[in-house]
Amino acid sequence: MAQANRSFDVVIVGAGFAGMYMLHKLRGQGMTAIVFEAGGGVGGTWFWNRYPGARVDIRSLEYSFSFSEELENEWKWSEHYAPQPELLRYAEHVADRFDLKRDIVFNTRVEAAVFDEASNRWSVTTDGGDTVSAQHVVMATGSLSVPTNVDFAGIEDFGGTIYRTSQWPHEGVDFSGQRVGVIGTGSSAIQSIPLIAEQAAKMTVFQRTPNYSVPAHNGPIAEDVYADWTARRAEYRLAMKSTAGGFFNDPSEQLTLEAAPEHHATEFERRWQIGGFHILGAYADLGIDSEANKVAAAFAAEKIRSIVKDPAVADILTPKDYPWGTKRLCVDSNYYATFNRDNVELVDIKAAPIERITAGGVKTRDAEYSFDAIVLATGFDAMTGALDRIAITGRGGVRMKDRWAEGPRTYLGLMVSGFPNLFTVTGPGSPSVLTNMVTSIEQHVEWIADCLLWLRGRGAATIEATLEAENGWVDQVNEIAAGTLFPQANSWYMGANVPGKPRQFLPFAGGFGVYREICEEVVERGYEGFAVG
Ligand code: N01
Repeated sequence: MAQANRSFDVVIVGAGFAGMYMLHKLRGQGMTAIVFEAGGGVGGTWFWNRYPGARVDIRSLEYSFSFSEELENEWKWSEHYAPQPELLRYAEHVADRFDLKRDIVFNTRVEAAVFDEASNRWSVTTDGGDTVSAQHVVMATGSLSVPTNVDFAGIEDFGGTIYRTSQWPHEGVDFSGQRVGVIGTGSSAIQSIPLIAEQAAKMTVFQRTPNYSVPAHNGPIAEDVYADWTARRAEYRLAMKSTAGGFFNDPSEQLTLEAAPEHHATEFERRWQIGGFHILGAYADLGIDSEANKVAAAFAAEKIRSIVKDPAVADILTPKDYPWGTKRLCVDSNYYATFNRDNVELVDIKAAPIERITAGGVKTRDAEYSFDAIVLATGFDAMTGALDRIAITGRGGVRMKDRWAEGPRTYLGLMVSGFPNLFTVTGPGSPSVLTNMVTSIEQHVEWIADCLLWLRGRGAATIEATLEAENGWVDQVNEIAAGTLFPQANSWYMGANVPGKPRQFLPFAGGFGVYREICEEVVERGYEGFAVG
């Protein structure tokens, strides 16, 4: 590290979209900052998740930075939903364009951050043995950056190769002629299965819980769409800030059961044909009213039956035990149709669980399967995983992991009481993963940057969430979640995919636009709920 043992205004952890923009923003304010990044390059999610078919599920025109007019003018997306290599090129372009890499230390993992109450400064230690001092720390560690450690018995015995979607080899993988087993049917699997199936001699998909998926209808962005976006971009970008998800999906205000069945059929079909998350906006109450939700679930089930030729396979692919949209909806290209291929087999491991991985493949309760390769698409320790893995110690020697033993507690998803001057970008308790992450990242980065300027203007040494404000916010986040159907699913939103993780709905479900206004009001009231020292 060129800048070893130095002192900074801010240490930023992570060089994904959040860390990069944070660095750029702070530099513009004349602040010194250094970024530590575990990976060998920028891009975060898009650096690691290189599995076949990886692409964004929010339209690229919207899933991109809006803070620089020049950047917007010089970058052109090729497809509605850009593939991972293009997103990584974009991240690289941003890093180069704003000359960010000179302040990013790659291949370096932050292991500890300790707040010193005497000096009001953080001491940040890396796995390279360096310790730097900073007034502030910004955790730009990502919401889905730590893979779950799924420990199948016998995994070390497997004679073939095991791949994880979230740690895919940079050189790619050629599955031609191979027998491939895929474990998991979340977004990562749903994107990769159709492409692996095209290569593999035989593919077996092990599904524990079926997911709802909608087609992306991806393709090149038509010139007239681009021209309109460019001409009206400022207006669109502004409007995005008031949406529930930080992206456009034409939300209807109509209640489901107030519409006729014929309306349901045409409205869901219209939105299915548009593709992506448009379908979430079909009616206003799909996420809060069980009876309304059943209408969407029935439409989805009918779609699966109409695409998948074998009724038994269609039945296994149809979710039955949680409301539609309460696990993250997947956006796919050809997922269900892939199960019509002769070389693809679906195994229901809820009915017959995996017992172990063997030297030759996978053994379930009912059968044994032979593979050359196994792909684990088994998910992430979402929203808290990366923070839990850093030894963050605040006032009184308290570890954040211990403070969060019963589930994360934050004020606005931005700060934690007892941990002064430490910010979490898109942290638990903020809209985060329910939104267009780039929109949420920009909002948080700008809020934090403004806050640091304000502190500097007052000559203040510290800012921290009060316990009272934090308790009030946690209650509000929980209350909003309880009014939705989300808690009825065993999802990663609920922490339910990690054994032993407290069951708590992690993001703020009140909508991005509402949340942004709350954050602005907090500032207008002189950083209400924060203690400044
Ligand atoms: O992970 P997941 P993911 N035995 O947790 C199964 C974002 N993302 O990486 O549901 C057997 O959704 C598990 O089964 P179950 C997006 O936000 C976005 O796919 O727990 N199976 C599930 O089927 C997404 O939601 C894109 O019963 C086991 C699967 O593994 C989030 O990342 C693309 C198991 C994990 O699915 C996570 O998606 C990719 C076990 N022991 C990801 N443990 C875009 O489109 C787990 N499973 C932009």
